[in-house]
Amino acid sequence: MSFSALRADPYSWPWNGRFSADDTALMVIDMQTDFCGVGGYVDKMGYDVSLTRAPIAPIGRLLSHMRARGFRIIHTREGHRPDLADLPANKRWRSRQIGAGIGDAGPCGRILVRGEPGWEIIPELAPLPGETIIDKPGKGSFYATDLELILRATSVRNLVLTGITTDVCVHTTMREANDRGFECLILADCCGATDAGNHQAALKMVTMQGGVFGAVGTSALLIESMSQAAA
Ligand code: C5J
Repeated sequence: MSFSALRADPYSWPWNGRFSADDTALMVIDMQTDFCGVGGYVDKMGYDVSLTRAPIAPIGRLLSHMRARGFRIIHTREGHRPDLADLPANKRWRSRQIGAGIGDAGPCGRILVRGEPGWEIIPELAPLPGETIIDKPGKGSFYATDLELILRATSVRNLVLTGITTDVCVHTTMREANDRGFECLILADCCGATDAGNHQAALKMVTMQGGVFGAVGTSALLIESMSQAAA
């Protein structure tokens, strides 16, 4: 079954009019305790985790709809090897400067280290068996991962982007995907940043130049489009 384009900003998405579970994947980016839980990396830096927790419920609803229709679901986790061999020295230095040293011990285990409690995806949005999980050492989901190989091998052309943070890992992934020719939709209510102004600014950037990185929508618009086809 295919679905008709939704009224996204600044164009109806996707550009070529229709999308389906065969050519579209939902990406849920870095919904880890370190980015939205008490005692995690973002909390240790002193930011308000209510901003990064805001998309949890909308993403949960969207997951139910897209899982039921057979869409590919791709979760990502930012994190480093326990020996920190993949942690650039300047990333470690910068995180220590702000009081949340990556690799250092924190209330949720070693910060942003693979296998630690803080690195885990939050239980509310836990991947189901069979869903794809991409472990990435950086902000973008394509850098130093097999994401592109998986998308090409499964004929995915469209990406629906959700997760945290809007201005960092979600935006970097959207830019990487757009440069590779993937058609991207970012959902405003399913993302969150450590600063409300940065969230809005990141969404606005997408809409410039006729949708320079893709389009901005909401989970309600996407669910409406999928529900109309079912009716
Ligand atoms: C950051 C992310 N902010 N997931 N990572 O370092 O946005």
